[in-house]
Amino acid sequence: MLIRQTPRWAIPERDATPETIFMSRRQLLGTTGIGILAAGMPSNARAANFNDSPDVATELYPAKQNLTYSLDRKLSPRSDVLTYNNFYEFGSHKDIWQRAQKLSVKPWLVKIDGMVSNPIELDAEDLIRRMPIEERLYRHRCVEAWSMAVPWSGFPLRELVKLAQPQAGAKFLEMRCFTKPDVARGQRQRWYPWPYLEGLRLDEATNDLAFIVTGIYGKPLVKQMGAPLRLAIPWKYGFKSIKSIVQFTFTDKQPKSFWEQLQSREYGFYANVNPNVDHPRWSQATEKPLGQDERIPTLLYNGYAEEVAGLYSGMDPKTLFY
Ligand SMILES: Nc1nc2c(c(=O)[nH]1)N[C@H]1C(S)=C(S)[C@@H](COP(=O)(O)O)O[C@H]1N2
Ligand SMILES: [Mo]
Repeated sequence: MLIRQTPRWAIPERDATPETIFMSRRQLLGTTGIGILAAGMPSNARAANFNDSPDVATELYPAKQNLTYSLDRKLSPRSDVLTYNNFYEFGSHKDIWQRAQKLSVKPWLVKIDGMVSNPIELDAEDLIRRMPIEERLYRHRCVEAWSMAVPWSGFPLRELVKLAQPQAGAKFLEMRCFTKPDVARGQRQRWYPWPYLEGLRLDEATNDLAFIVTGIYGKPLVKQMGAPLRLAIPWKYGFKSIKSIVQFTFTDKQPKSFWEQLQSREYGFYANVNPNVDHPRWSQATEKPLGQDERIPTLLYNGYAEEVAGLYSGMDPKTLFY
């Protein structure tokens, strides 16, 4: 697998437009009329910046850090994190951050339905404002064997489960991303089973670590990373952490995820990180942190065994990883 040290598309941090200048330029565009002004401006001034975060519940950030969730590793360089992404809706490669800016996240209708006493439809911003937003430092380990450590902001998934009040028979939570082939050109590739879908067992969804991300680096979440709502399940391979969620459905049937539908031998339902169980096509023993030269050992449950190993006691280990 190929991992580029410095992605060719990444703007070095020192060249990124300082926030203040960028903001005033945007305000200028707003007041003077975008058409006239944009036409006369050099193309780099018109271009989006990978730091741009949408205006969703901005007053909640930066949120207070919850020190229970800190790390023994350095945070990954921000410019790598924000420009090296998996978001197949926008293309099957890593440099989608510019394309993702086309996604409009305000308004953003979220449905919570299925086997619940309190089905709800509400705007993501209203949902976010009802939730206890905090910052957590988490590891993220992609099944492709790259990894990162990032400061997410958001709320425990358990709070959303509480709001929905699942019925006794509900055993799983199924989550869906948007379908918008007009803005997300990857969705015109009809051989993929859109929309992107993921699922958790309900006891996984209510584990302390299961987190709905609404922000990053002390600001609302950037679009390329799954604004306005995305999951972070740090003990599982990254593909479980579904982006830009529009629907949460409580069900008694085990969901079949996007990747499982494509290739169940390689991407199973549990997908718990384990350095001792190789992917059918490569080793999972080590990983390549974004922005770092050396590989480092991968940890069982990505370093979260203490918190989550109990969820799987008595299960056949073979079923837990792929
Ligand atoms: N909707 C959606 N969610 C997604 C993906 C995707 O393609 N579409 N890719 C997944 C994979 S494989 C990984 S590793 C992470 C990547 O998150 P990042 O780009 O924010 O680092 O998002 C996950 N969530
Ligand atoms: Mo991934």
